[in-house]
Amino acid sequence: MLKLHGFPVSNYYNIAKAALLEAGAEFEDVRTMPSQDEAYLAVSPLGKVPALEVDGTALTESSAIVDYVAEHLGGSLYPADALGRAQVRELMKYIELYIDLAARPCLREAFFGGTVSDEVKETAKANLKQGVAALNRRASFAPYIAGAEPTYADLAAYFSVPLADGVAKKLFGWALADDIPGYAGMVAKLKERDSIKAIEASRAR
Ligand SMILES: N[C@@H](CCC(=O)N[C@@H](CS)C(=O)NCC(=O)O)C(=O)O
Repeated sequence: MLKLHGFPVSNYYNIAKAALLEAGAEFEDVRTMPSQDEAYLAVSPLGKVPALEVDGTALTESSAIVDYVAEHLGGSLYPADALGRAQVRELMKYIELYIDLAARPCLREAFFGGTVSDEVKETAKANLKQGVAALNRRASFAPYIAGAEPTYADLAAYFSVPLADGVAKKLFGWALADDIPGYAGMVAKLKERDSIKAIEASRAR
């Protein structure tokens, strides 16, 4: 039995959930908030979401969960060839490391009523500019990020770019997603998929 832990606002949980839905997998969707409680640390050593329990064995890190789903549960959104798969993973890394993680130090001020220093903001803005430029050099958006077929990199972009876009708009007056040509078209295509429709419906509740 599969048990997915997370909550609907989490981009990483949604990436894992979309991968499971794309595979047509049956899983228990457990509403879990990040936590440093001993009981949850036994499932997720950093207390983060998502975590996927596979017959009692816990797995964390959305990219590891995606790989497990792709290899074992079917409905893979990876290309058939090794180079294509590596390129999709490369795009996912760009999105996670150089867009999502670049924006995260500013979440407190952008969304939670806190403040962060000007230095943190300047660093975040410079890192985001570089991350977006790098993604644009690699992404094809024809119409999907890695070409004609949807891949896990589209799921990553779909759920993670809006968070960075929110930070950039609020703190820098910068419509970050508009600087990724083809992103809006890809989003429109993904919204046609049952997995995304299901997640959007659950987020709206
Ligand atoms: N690299 C991890 C990131 C997971 C992550 O940062 N999750 C956030 C929610 S979107 C979280 O649990 N944050 C709580 C914390 O950092 O303590 C993944 O890909 O799963």
